[in-house]
This record gives sequence, C-alpha cells and structure tokens, in this order.
Amino acid sequence: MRLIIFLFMPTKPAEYTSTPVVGILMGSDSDFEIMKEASLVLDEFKVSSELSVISAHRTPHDLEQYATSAIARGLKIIIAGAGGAAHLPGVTAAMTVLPVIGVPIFSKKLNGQDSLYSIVQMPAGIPVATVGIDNARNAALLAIQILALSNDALMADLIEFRKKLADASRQKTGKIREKMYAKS
Ligand code: RP5
Repeated sequence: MRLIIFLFMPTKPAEYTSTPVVGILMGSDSDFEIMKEASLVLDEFKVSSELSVISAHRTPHDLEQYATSAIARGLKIIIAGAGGAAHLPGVTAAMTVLPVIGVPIFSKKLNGQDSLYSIVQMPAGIPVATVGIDNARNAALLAIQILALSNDALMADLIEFRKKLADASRQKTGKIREKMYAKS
C-alpha cells in the first residue's frame, strides 16, 4: 500500500524541487524592489534561492527559527537586507555560523547611512559582510564567489561573467570618443 501511494504521488514542478542554497531575507516587503535584484542575479547563475520577509523586531522568534534551522535546510549563505536600525543581518549572523551578507537599504531620513552603519559596524566576533547601500546585486555576486570556491562549473561561469564585464568596460573608451567627436 505504501509503495502504491509513493508511485502515484504527484511530482512537484521543477522549480520547487531544487533545495535553495542562498536564503534572501528582508525586514519588510518595502525592501523587495531592492532585494529582488539578488534573486535575479542568482537565477542568472542558476543558483537556487528563497526569498523571505522576516523582521528582527516584529517577528524575532520567526527569525530565530529561520536562522537556527538554516544549515539543516541546506542553506549555505544568507543575504539579509534591512533599513533604518538595520539589525536583521547582525541578529541572523548571531544565530548561525553560515556567512551572512548584509544589504543596507536606503532610508529617506538618513539616506541609508543609518542602515549602512548598523550593518557594517558589527562588533568583533560575529561578522557580517556588508555591501553598499541598496547593492543587492553585489551581495548576490559575493555569495556566488563564495559558492564557486567549491563548485568548478560556477567558477567557470563567474570567470566568463568577469570577462564580459571587462569587455563592456573596454568598449566605453570607444563610446566616449564617439560622443566627443559627434559634438565637435
Ligand atoms: C526595516 O524597516 C525594514 O528592513 C525596512 O527597510 C524598514 C521599513 O519597514 P516598513 O515600515 O516599510 O515595513 O525593518
């Protein structure tokens, strides 16, 4: 009977079967427009991720559950974005030994400097790797660089990505010269 149930169980769609290796956290849905960039970059590199809204002050017990179960659930890295008194990345880092990358979210009152300082100024012992204000893209790329250390295919993709970045940069000389001569 058990075997029959197993055989006829519907298979999940492909997108639900891969275990996320990067957890993307944000303190509120107002952070989503920035934090979705991390998810898109990870998708480009075919690194599976999961997005969650968990607040260090509004739902601290949910955060504890998330962070303390992260390793068992297969996560390798956590990216956490928060604004204002942005304690989400630091508190997450306190509850897991996984690397945590913090994304300071721009805030209108202090132009994101409150978020930046709250995240980057972690006291010694519990590090949070911090990227620039709103730079969720770099957080994803840093996560990919860490994962690539133990994944040759990902490393090859990363090297290819860097080559394209360099090519695009080199083309900028031509572009500015074109603009210069177009004016004169
Ligand atoms: C932080 O407070 C969130 O990370 C967000 O950046 C900020 C504002 O949150 P909401 O008031 O928009 O929910 O916890």
